[in-house]
Amino acid sequence: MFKKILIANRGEIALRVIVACRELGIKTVAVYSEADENSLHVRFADEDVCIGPPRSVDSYLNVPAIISAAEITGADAIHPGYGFLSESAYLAEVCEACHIRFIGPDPNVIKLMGDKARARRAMKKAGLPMLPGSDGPVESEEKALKVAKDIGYPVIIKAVAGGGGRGMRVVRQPGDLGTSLRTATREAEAAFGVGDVYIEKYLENPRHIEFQVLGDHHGNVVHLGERECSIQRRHQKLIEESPSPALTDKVRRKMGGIVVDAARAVQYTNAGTFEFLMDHEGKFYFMEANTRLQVEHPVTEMVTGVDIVKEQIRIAAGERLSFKQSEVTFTGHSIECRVNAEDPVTFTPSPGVIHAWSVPGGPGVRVDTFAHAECTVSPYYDSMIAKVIVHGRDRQEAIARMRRTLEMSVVEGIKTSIPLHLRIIAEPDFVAGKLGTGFMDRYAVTAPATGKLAETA
Ligand code: MV4
Repeated sequence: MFKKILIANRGEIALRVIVACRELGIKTVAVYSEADENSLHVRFADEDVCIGPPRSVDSYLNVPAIISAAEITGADAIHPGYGFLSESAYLAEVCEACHIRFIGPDPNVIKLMGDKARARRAMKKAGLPMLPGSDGPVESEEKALKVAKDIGYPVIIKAVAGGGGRGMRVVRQPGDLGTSLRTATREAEAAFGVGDVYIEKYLENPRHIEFQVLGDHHGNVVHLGERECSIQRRHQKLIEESPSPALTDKVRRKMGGIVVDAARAVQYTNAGTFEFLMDHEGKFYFMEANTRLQVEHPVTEMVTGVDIVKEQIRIAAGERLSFKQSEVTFTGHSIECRVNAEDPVTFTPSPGVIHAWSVPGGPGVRVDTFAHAECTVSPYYDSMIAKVIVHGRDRQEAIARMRRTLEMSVVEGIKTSIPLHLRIIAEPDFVAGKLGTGFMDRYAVTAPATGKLAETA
């Protein structure tokens, strides 16, 4: 087992990794930017190293600074958390060259999944259900028109290097394909430095359902069920839950088995998430695979009792998975609300000092956060300040528990998304489990003539 792990991240996820290390008896090294000097992840790590100025590119994305910090402190491994360098095959390769273990999949698997068109081909070959689409990037407008005609409109153009919704265009008629192709290519080139795009059949208002897997270095792969992540806005998830209200035990077992086989086919190791779209008939289609720990991993931990971060660390250290698929059980229902420092109506960021902070505990409540009274929410980073996670015997109890927890939370000094979360979980469609990626369209924000933002509907 490792003696010392460097955490190449900040905020709640840096604290989450410190929690796992402490329980495993592993020393920790925090890295921090000048904006995070007084953060809890720095306070609770055994050692800390300042890696640069506030801007992420100068600190949390600075590979030489992070590797130097690991070498100076003698860390044997690096946990990248999520975001920042978590899906950087480059960091994983540099770690390998420096004899520091990267806690994540092999660099070649990170690269494979990072190229969405390659991932699509590999996962199709490995047996995952796919939407009809182009076999790889489309090279010309003529080829694009041919593919779109074959699969039928509407279609969606996606960036090969994309993910998170950037460089995507929905096309509803052949006359719009050329313009959309050029726009998507230009956007992809600007955002990722790679302009390649591919085409898929477009699904209206699908569910986003993802499966969690863990694979060790001895050929063992298990799944930990699914998470429903359909409640999102501008590709930022707001609420996640496990299990999905749309899955039966039978479908979970079948899909879980298919995902495990696909992960095994690419010798997937460590933690991974396989994302699917589900249509109105309940059919699944592979979308992409994420080679990192995800923000929403706690809902899976709550229903399975598996500590995903500890498993990641054990796997990276070469240990075998401590349980078999037949030992994975799913109990009750878990929901997570991502509390953001933002206006709950206009969604504009609301950084600043939190003067009062109190989030209740009680049965079935978990709060993953870096926040505390008099802490600063920096404008330099993501606006998520806390994850409120609840567990109940069933979905109804979980919703009631979420409501009372949010209602009894006190956050003063900044605006938060808590009022929005309370509205969402009270919506009849949410309570009925009628979810889709279009759910948040009813909360669209428009700017009327006054210039002041107002809500529609
Ligand atoms: C789609 C789709 C419908 N049909 N692909 C959005 C993020 C990117 N990873 C893929 N996305 C989508 N791909 C096809 N063929 C709808 C979306 C989509 C979406 C997916 C998951 C969660 C939220 C979403 C919001 C809008 C669109």
